[in-house]
Amino acid sequence: MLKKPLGVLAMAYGTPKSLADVEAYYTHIRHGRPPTLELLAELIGRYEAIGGLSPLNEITQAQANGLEDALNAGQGEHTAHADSEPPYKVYLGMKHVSPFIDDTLSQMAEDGIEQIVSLVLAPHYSSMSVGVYQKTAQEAAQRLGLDVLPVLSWHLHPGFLELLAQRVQESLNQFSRPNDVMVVFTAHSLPEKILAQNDPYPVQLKETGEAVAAALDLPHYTFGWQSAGRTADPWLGPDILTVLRNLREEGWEQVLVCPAGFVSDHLEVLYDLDIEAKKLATELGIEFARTRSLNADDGFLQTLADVVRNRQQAASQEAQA
Ligand code: FEC
Repeated sequence: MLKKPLGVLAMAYGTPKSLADVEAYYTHIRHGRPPTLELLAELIGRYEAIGGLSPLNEITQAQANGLEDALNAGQGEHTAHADSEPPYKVYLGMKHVSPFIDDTLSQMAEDGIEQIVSLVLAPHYSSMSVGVYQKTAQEAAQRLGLDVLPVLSWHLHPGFLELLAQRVQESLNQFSRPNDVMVVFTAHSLPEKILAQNDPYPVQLKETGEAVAAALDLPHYTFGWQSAGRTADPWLGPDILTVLRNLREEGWEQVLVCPAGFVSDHLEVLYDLDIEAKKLATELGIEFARTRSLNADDGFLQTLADVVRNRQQAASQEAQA
């Protein structure tokens, strides 16, 4: 009998496919509570400001395709025989748009996939981010009788750190005085209540930033949060806009933002940083830039492939122990 490929469930946030879908998307993000007309108009306005829609779905698809190619590259003869399957098959499961995570797992079950590594396309673990994706996947897998090996975080993978370091360096080189730039590492904010639960998210962002700073021997760096939700809860701060104001007061004239918590160009990068934060920086007289997103760059796909293989190896070592 043919050996089935190892299934990789690549999970990502998702974005509406048209402006008409924004309301359903926003309602899904808000756990079924429709947004007010005002909130909806504001969100549509942000999509319009970045050109109408977010490129996130296309980039996520390219990442999934590229990850599959990277995993199967150099895996021998599977292409030589029409009846043999490649050793890895990557499926996409989205948090807030179709194909949803549980539907994708049903498809994997239908395709006869028996072993699955589940990987979120976000590097840092929080019970409110990666934890939600993985819980959704585990629950669906249990229902379907599938075995899923979750990757919880990959924020210190050497390939990821090296790519971020390269991007920080290339951006620093564009400033008029590269040695005089404050680098701000950011990630999506989360409700502050995660702190009471000892959630690793803030520490993991710090670990990523510190490792990149050490690799480059950065003289000046700090941390900030971005894209806090429009809810009444207090969110992790300081927000990037507050960071910019504080830095200006301290005399900084050049700021580079490295959104280390995100791997793609999407609304939170293209609007919150490239439009909103940049506008404030300009008003404050700060020279401002942000590092290029990883998107579907080859080095990033190799890194993700390595993360998947490491998880697979760890599981077989556990099984042998
Ligand atoms: O390009 C796009 O269209 C999608 C951009 C997008 C990404 C993203 C990533 C993360 N989020 C995280 C947490 C939350 C929490 C809430 C929340 C709300 C929103 C809203 C939009 C949105 N998020 Fe998002 N997020 C993106 C977009 N996010 C739009 C709704 C409007 C707003 O509040 O701005 C609050 C939910 C609630 O009301 O209960 C919490 C985290 C990430 C990074 C990890 C990941 O990618 O999953 C964490 C991309």
